[in-house]
Amino acid sequence: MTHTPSPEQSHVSVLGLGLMGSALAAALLKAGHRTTVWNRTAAKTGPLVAQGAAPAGTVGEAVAASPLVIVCLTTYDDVAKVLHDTDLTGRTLVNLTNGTPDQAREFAARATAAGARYVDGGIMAVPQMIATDAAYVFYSGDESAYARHRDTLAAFGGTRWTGTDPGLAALWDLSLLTGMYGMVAGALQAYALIGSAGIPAAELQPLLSDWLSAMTHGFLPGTAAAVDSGRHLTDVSSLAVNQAAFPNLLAAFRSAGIDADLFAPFQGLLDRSVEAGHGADGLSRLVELLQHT
Ligand code: FVH
Repeated sequence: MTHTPSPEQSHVSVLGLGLMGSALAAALLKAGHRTTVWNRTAAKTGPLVAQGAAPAGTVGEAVAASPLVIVCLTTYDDVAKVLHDTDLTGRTLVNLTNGTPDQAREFAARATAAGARYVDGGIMAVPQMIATDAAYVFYSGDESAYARHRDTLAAFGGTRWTGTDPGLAALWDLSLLTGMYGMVAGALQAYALIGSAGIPAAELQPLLSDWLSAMTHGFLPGTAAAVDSGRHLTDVSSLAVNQAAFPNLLAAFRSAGIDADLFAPFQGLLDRSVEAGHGADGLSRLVELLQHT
């Protein structure tokens, strides 16, 4: 089925042309949308104007140019400053700036008071992935505004609707980023440890990749099922055995002169769970402890 964009769908403004905003604007241009761009540092509009974008001299001009306005700045405070006193009547504002669920809800109220229909978003991609099959964006907020512009937003990659609470896209986004930062912290600590014996990180890397992949497939589904059912008994690796083994990691870090601060709190969680009588349970039990600190 072919889809001809309506004139409304085909005009988009992008506020913020950092690494991500530039990738978003380029994707819109590539998809054939008439794209107006604005950035605080005006020189960054150059490459996009060369690709066919129209530069706006002010935020007001950019907002007036299109019914769909995408904003992607460093923080929500920056977004609030940039849009302060801007009339957003009749505009759908899609905010793809990284933030918390509370920030998204608070800003949704402000944007709505300024006349906008507000959609919040969380981008699950780095700029180089935008407009590829690997990228997707979580959305939440004004559902009919989202539905109206969904085809246009598909220029960035997949679209995932999370609900009418504006904070939900940020919640999903931050949940995935939490998992990612946990993995990143572990990998950095592993490179530091292997490097303490003069072994290059590149030698550990293929083994680490395979190990993390095996752990991902082995650990995540069963743990999710245990968390949701509340049944934590394990025949894999008990909290008691983890509690006994984990000090070896901390001792090895300290002996090699490596900072153990990222990992030390995990020992505290293991200790508390065993003290509370959960020694025979699996690691999934720790979620309850994390939720009730
Ligand atoms: N880059 C990434 O991989 C991640 C992927 C997931 C989503 N994040 C979030 O996207 C937001 C923007 O990130 P970015 O990578 O584009 O960041 P920068 O390249 O540093 O560009 C920042 C833009 O924000 C403008 N800006 C900052 N403060 C202000 C302000 N007070 N007033 C007006 N504009 C402001 C900045 O303008 P300029 O410095 O060029 O003048 C850039 O356009 C972010 O939330 C990530 O967490 C990216």
